[in-house]
Amino acid sequence: MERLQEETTERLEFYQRLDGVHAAPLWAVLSQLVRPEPRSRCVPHKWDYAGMRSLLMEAGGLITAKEAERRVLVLENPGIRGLSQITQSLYSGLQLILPGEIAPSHRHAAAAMRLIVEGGGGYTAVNGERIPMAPGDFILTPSWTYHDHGNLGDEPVIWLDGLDLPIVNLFDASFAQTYPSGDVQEITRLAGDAQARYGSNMLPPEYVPDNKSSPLFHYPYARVKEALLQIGGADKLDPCHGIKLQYVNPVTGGYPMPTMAAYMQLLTAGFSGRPSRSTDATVYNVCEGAGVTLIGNERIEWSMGDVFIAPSWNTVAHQASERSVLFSFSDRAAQKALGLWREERLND
Ligand code: 1HN
Repeated sequence: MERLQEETTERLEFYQRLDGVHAAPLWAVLSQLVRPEPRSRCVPHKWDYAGMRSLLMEAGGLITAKEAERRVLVLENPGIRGLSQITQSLYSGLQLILPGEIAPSHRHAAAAMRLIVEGGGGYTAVNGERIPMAPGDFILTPSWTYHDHGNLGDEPVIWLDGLDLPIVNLFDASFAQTYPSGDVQEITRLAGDAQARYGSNMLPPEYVPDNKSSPLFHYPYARVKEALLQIGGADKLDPCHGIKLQYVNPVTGGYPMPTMAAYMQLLTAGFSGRPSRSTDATVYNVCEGAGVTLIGNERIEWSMGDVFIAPSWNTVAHQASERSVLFSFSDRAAQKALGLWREERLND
């Protein structure tokens, strides 16, 4: 598939006539279209938390959350600037909400995942319920659910957003609406309602979901960390991933959203992981600890709060200098649903 033809003047003249009727010769582009293996335009990159935090706080002085609708610094992959994408399929950004602010309620076709990085007193309202935010918490706002955010505390609240916007836009399937009656959605459920109904290893009898997302919106960090530590004390580490757990939709046991997968992994102090690669480009956030991840030919040094990206089919090898916890998300759910996902462990 890597053939390149010698072009003659006769052929070039022919291509020009094709161009005039909105057609093109496949043989000139075939090797670009069909690659023997993934070769992403995206590159490995790290966004340093201290630097991004200070820019976010600066944004906090320039525009309110309400005026901005969402006060977010979009993380753009350096290989595909200008597209608001961190990978070919995913959007990601760091969002700030200051004490007393609200981010008005809206809904859209794109689904969102959030990982809280800093601050107490924040909440997201979804489906008539307010979900409190604490650092390390994983929060979902499924496709076409009204959601708004607020900060009832006295410190800035910052989180990492991950949305499947490029997938929705790939299909030209974007819809969006603002909440019809005011900035803040009506609260119709007690705090903890979804957790009680769907997050206690129980479900309402004969429960039939009305959409493809997890009915559980909140996966508190405290529980996830306790689980990782428990397993870490008993089990052998995975040579590539340490101790890694996958967030699930409790109704299906599958991914929490139809397009996106998310994970939390514990790396013990001194862990030196073997390389692996997969077709899902992965966005990481450092919840705790410090270390280095080798991604392709890049060496990414990370510490708490940093965000970094491993492009599709780049080898990834994590090393932790202290006990570390890494959150990550990717489009693995979409790729597996479409039968495209592949993984390879190297020198296992
Ligand atoms: C959105 O609704 C949020 O709800 C964050 O916090 C980022 C980026 C693009 C489109 C919608 C949010 C977003 C977004």
